Amino acid sequence: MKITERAEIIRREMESDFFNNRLDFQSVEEFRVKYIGKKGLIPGLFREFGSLSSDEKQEAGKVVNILKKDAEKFVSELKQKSESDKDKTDFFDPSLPGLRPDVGNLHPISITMREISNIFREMGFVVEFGPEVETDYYNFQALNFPENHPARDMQDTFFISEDTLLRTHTSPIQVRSMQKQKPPIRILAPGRVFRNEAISPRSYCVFHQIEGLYIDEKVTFSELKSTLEIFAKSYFGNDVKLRFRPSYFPFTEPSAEVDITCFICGGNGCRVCKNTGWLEILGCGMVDPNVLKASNIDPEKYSGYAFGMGPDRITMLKYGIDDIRLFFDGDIRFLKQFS
Ligand code: 2NM
Repeated sequence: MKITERAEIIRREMESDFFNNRLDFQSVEEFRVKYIGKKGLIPGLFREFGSLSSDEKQEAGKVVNILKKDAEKFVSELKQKSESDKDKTDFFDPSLPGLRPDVGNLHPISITMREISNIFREMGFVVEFGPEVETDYYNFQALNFPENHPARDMQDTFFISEDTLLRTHTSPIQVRSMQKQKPPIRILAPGRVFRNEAISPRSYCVFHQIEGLYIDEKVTFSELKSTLEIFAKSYFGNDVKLRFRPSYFPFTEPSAEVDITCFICGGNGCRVCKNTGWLEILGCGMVDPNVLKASNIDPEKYSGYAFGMGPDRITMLKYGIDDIRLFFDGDIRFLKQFS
């Protein structure tokens, strides 16, 4: 193809590039480099002149020189336009797609807490809340913590003053309930709790609890077992099995820890359940008579059960999250995955 023909093709492309230029600094520079930069299309044409006869050189020279002049004109026009467009703020392009409004979503732990609460609400539990700043009385004394119990140490509890602290569990909500109302009491206490523990992928100084309490005449441990079984089956799946292991809590006697068959491997053993086939999901027991007495409930007439679980750990298991601190960083890239 003759150089003059190629010059014509380049001209058409150049005109199209000129009219479609985005008019920002980079686009203008790209245009310049493509057509008149050292290795650009037009200098490329000039370089081929060596192989032409002097007549051909003259003919092609005219055409390519005009093309070069026009390219320079375009570049300076683009530069001017991009400069003056910089401060054009009133420009409105009705053909642009609309901006999608940024809609928020529930925190993954809130999702878990609502799911768990709904299961217990169907069984007649009423959800109650309470203050995060508590007194020593509601957090410890009324719950049968001996004066020298290790959980009272400065190490585990954030004290605000001699007598006020950040609650270390949601049980104080239930103490307040027992003082306010007469049995039957059937409540669920979800919330944020605080402990001064060593921070790691598995534990953070802030976490969550959901505790349940049922007090009436003749409440038995077998009711506790069946209630927790109904919960575990409806939350983790109908084929999970439960295992109750004897344990100790200051506020319950007897006390137990509850494991379910691992819902990752179905009980065969995997990394998540450390090859045991079981996952510990909650603690429970019969409310200690001392706890009832402290809230003016007659332990001769009434009995009750209580249980508590950690929605943070359950959420980590459910979604395969390996660091609890992700819940508290507020990183939108993490949080919006749960919308
Ligand atoms: C647990 C385990 C066992 C519990 C006890 C009470 C109260 F206030 F009624 F005494 N609320 N929650 C309790 C019992 C909590 O968490 C692992």
